[in-house]
Amino acid sequence: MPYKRVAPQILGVINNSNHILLVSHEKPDGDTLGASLALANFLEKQKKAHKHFCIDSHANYFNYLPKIENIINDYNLINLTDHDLVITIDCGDIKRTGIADDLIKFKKNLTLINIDHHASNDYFGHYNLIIPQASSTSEIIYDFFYFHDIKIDKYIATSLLTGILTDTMNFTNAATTQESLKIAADLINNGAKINQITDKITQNKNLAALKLWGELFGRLEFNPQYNFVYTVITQKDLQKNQVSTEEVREGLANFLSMIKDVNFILVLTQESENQIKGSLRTTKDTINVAKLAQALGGGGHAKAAGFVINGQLIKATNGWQIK
Ligand SMILES: [Mn+2]
Repeated sequence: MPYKRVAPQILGVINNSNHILLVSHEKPDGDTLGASLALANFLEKQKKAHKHFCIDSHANYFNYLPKIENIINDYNLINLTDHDLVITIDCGDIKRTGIADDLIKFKKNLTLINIDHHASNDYFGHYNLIIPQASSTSEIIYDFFYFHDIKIDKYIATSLLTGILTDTMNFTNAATTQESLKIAADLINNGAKINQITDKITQNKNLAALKLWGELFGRLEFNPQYNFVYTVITQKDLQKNQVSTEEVREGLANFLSMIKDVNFILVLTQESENQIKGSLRTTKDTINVAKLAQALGGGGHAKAAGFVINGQLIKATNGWQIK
């Protein structure tokens, strides 16, 4: 276990850096936000100059997260060469930073730390704290603080519990472990309000998105050959219902995981004219959807993964096809 070697090295690099940039992944979820905001809180207490960047804006319901208003979404406001350390958080792949080209270009002039729990992570940093057994990157940050005896205040606790709750689907999916529950208990003990957080992260669907869910349920298809169920979200759906892709897709594949006796769930979204995103979920112990996602150029976790392919979703007589 390289943890005892890598974790102190990372703290050493942080202590020796003067201009730190935290990077959350594109289309940010509760884990990348919670884990990075906990780190930001720590850096602030250390009086370390830092900025926090995410290429996409976050959903409004995350506004309760302490210091979330400090996240910069406009890359024009960031100059990578001003920073001596970049820490990517919850990015399974450098592309998920949204600024991969620049990170690769300037990698020789700065230190890159990669903190993540995706099994498919390819160790793109100079330092890599990758723990695939962790429920979430927030759990890794908790361990990092615990290991170094760094105090977890109620703000850090709220951020980290958000990440654990979102990545474990409120302690219901396979990422849930004895460890994640113990850590959650300690975070609650340190001031995180679990019921307030679950309210924010689960009761956030708008009516238009839910009505569209109804249509998407109506077009669920069963594939008997590979024993899976899928549905599709078209551009027309989004325009007609005046909702964003995120508003609709958020939670959909997870919700569909309640279908019994199938190997996996697939949600296909027409992201743009010629690009389709696939979200895969399974609750079966014997199925690893990350492998399927990887075969299609994507990645993720054994139980939740995704990919992007070129093509168009076309309605055929026996279901949907990708052309
Ligand atoms: Mn995560």
